[in-house]
Formats: sequence, C-alpha cells, structure tokens
Amino acid sequence: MALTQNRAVLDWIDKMAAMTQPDQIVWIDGSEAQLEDLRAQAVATGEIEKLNQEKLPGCYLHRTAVNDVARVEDRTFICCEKKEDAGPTNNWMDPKEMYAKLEGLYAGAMKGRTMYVIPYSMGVVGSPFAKYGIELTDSIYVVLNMAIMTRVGTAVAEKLDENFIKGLHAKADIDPEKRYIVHFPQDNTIMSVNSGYGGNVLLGKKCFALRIASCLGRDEGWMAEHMLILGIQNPAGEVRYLAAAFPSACGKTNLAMLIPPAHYREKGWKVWCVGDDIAWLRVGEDGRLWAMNPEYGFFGVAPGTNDKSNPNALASTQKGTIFTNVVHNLDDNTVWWEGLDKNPPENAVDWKGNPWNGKTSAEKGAHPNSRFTAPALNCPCISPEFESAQGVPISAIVFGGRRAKTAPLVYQSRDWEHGVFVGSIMASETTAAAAGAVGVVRRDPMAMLPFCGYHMADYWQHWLDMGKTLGGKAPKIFNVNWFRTDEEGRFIWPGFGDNLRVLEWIMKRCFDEAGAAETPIGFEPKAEDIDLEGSGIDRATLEGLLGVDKALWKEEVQGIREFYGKFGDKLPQGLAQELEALDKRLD
Ligand code: OXD
Ligand code: MN
Repeated sequence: MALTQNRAVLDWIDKMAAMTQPDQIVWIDGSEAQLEDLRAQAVATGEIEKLNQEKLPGCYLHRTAVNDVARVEDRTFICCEKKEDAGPTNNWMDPKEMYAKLEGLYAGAMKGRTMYVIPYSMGVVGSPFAKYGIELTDSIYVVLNMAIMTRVGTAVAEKLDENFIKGLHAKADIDPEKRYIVHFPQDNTIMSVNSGYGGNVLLGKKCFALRIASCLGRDEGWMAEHMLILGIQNPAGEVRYLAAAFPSACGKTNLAMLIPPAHYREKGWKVWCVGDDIAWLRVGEDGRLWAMNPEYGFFGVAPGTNDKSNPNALASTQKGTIFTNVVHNLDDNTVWWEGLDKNPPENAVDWKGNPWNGKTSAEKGAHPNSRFTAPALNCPCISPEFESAQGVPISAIVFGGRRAKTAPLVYQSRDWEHGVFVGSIMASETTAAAAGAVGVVRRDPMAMLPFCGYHMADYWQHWLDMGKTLGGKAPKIFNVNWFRTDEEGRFIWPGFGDNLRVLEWIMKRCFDEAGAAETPIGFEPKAEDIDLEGSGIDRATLEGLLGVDKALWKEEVQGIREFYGKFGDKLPQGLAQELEALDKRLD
C-alpha cells in the first residue's frame, strides 16, 4: 500500500512503473519485520549470504558482477539544459536526448521483478536541513543498503511533497556498455541503469547528497561537500568541529574515526565522528557555518581496515553490516580482506565466487574496492551530535592530498578567498597501488571533481560568495599533507592518530591560541607549536616536513595555470588573482 497520498509522488511512480513494467510494487516502510523478510528472500535467491550470526550478528555478504565493482565516471552524466553549465569536468548530453535513450533501456526492465519504493531522508527526519527522496529499485540489495545508509520508511513518506528528489534504479542486464548514471538537476531526477555497485545505485549518496545537492546548494545558498566532519574535545571539555575534504585513498575514513595518541588520551583528548564522507554546510542563525552529515551509515573500503589502522571502523562492521566483494571464510562463515590481519583463510571463496586459499593463491581474495555498509550508530566514537537537527558549528575547513614533496605537513590560508584557492588546487600524486604512471599529479578541487553537479568554476564562485555571506564568522581554511616521503620513498610523518597533533594546532589557530609563521604559501606552525611528545619525530624532522621548496612551488604554479586554463573566462577573477599573488610571493 502506498505510504503517501501526495499526487506528485504517486503520479511519478505510476509513470516509472508504466515504463519499467514490474510485476508488483512494494513500499518500504522501514520496519524491521519487512527488512527481515527481504533479507530472507535475498538469501533464498543467493543475492546475499547470511554470515555467522554469533560472530557477526545481522551481517550478510554480497558479490557484485565482476564487471561492476566501482563508480563509472565515464558513464556518469550531468544533463542540465546547456552544456556550458555542466562545465569541462562533467559528461553532458542534451536532457531530451538522454531521456529518450534511457527510456529505451528502462522499457520493460522490471518485467518479472518487484519494484521497491524507498522513501528516504538525507539528514535527521524533520530537521529543517533534511531533504527527502524516493528511490525506486528492483534490487533487494539496494533496499537493504539504503536502509543502513539513510533513514527510510513511513516517517519519511509522511514528509514527502512535490519537491522530493526522484531516483530510478534498474539492474537490467548489468551490461557495462549500457550502464548510465544520469542526473537531471532541473528535474531533481537521478536515473541509474545496468549496475548493482553501491556508488552507482545507492542514489542518496554521491548522486543526491553531492551532485544534485551541490546544485540545490548553489540555488539556495548552502554547500554540499565531499567532507568528513570531526569533533575534537580538548582537556577542558570543549568540543570544536572541523570539516575536511580529501581525494580518495588519502585516509578520510581513518581521520574521521581517529584515536588520539596515548599522550593525548591521558590528558583527556577525545575525537568524535559526525560523518566520514559528506557534509551539508549552511549559515546558521548565529552567522556561523554549520554542518550536518546527511547519511546514516558508512560505505567504507574494506581492504586495509584493521584494528590498528581504524579500530573504530572495524568495530562498526561487527553487526548489522553488509559486506560486498570481500573474501568469504568458509571455516567459520565470516569475512576477510587484504590488510585485515596476517592470517588469511585457506578454505575460502574470493570476491568473484571462486574457491580461494589465502596461503597459496597469487591473486587477491577481496576486490581492492570491496566495501562494508555499516550503521553509523555502531561506531564507538560516533558523536553525541550525530542525530542533532541543526548539526554542528564548523571552526576549520581542512583540505588535503597525497604529495611526496610539494605540500608541507600543514599550512593555513591567508583568508577565505585564499582558502578557496587552496581548495581549488587540491591534488594527489598517483601511487604504485593504481595502474599507470607513478607520481603524476591529479587535480581534484575540493575532492569534488567527480561529484560537482555543475560547472566547477561556478562552484568556486559559489564558495567565494559563501565567504562574503559568512564574513568574519567564516571558518579558517587549512591544507594538510600526511604523505611527504624521504629519499627512500618512506613516509616521514607517522599519520593515523598522530594527525591529531596537527589538528590541535589547527583548532588552536581558529581560537587565537597558537602562533604561526608566514611563508609564501600561507601560515605555518613553528616547529615548537606542535606537540611531538611520544611521536618519535624530532624538531628537525618536523622543520623538514614544514619546508616550502620554492622551485617546486614555481613548478606547481605552472601546473595550476594549465589546470585553470580549462575553465576559460568562467574562472573567478579572485582565483586568478590568488594565483598571480602566489607566483609573486615565491620570487
Ligand atoms: C566513496 C568515494 O565511495 O569517494 O566515498 O568514492
Ligand atoms: Mn567519498
């Protein structure tokens, strides 16, 4: 039975059903009884496998098709009216043409199947900042994941009005040649077809909460960002919040759940996770910037997660979690992945579904992009503010990337406009872990390159405009780099929990409690401003980590000039000026 009487919602569902022709339509009410029934159905068909319920209560395993294991940026489209509004970093097609193409792919795609109607909320239901959507899908796996990643069901359906975000997902034949992830910002519509991989089909996440929401933010005066949100509690008991953006493979989830070094814990420092991937940021009534995490779970990369790198993430996966494309340990019906421990199972099944012996197999057992979908409330350090309707006030915005030499451990931007410049030039160097040349600089402004739903240069202008609105109450903007290497290519900074040493300085700067030295690229701590006790790093090494190599930065300026060239006259004047000013300061 429909959970809403809203005509706009019901008419749209009728239209999508007429196109896809499901055998039946089932509304997801969010009840445990209904979810449990769906789990049983999916177990019966082999879509998911029930894991050892003593060791991993409520946990299941799923394997995607082998050709369907990651987001597909080359098949992701922003279909706004005019091509120039999508910008040079997005794929675009005329909306009419795309709708026509998609209609062909969706026609009859749900014949013999069930269409599930998932009313879901991004944000706390009833919060003035929450936004509501419906995802239609023919996949129980998607329903079960959405029920972890977002708030779903009757309470959301009651909030739906004609402004809901429309999402249609059909697995179809999982044909990669016919796979499309399409956004129609002017219609608040997302259409995904021929995939069953999370990032392409959990439409609340990248599609809605970043691509569509970035457009809504531009129009409504707020920001949707690819950022973690972290609360840092100092020994005085004050909790201060930061939001941070990093490209993938830079340890975002680890930073979001950081455990303070022993020396900090003894003094009373605590870290609280508000979010690990997405932040919606608005100007509050007090004029400050407030952030909320629109999600309800973590869709984390499994490989490399262990009780040293991220014990909080690991703990989050011990109940009510869906694992995708990891190793199935047949001895005790649990899961394993590379980097979990040094004891791979011998009697196991790999992510492709083939027999696998961790002691003898030359191939990896888990896919490098294998995932866990875990309830955020499982996280031992989840913030007491996680369910707060207004979110948390942000004191600092932190950008970062993976740079072997150029970027210092940390620097503070000169002001908001310079901070926007710092975000716009974010970059990472490719590592040996990925195919292709090592050490190639990839620009990923604000870590939003694959997620910005409109022209990147207009997005930068929006950032500059937000700074004008915030004025003196704007958060301070910083850049960090945990990845500087020595001559042998080894990381110098210990990273992980020790990153709190840098975050402490950042927070103190926001409250005028710490000093800084001016450099051509911004303000840096003096070596004595960072607490190194118990870090194994001495002052001289820290000074090295803070060094700014002018010759390298001159090359960087060249690289930025080239990158900015892509954006033509849309590039905000303010950013062009920041680049020239940096160039001069380096002389
Ligand atoms: C993610 C991503 O899955 O950024 O969060 O790709
Ligand atoms: Mn992400």
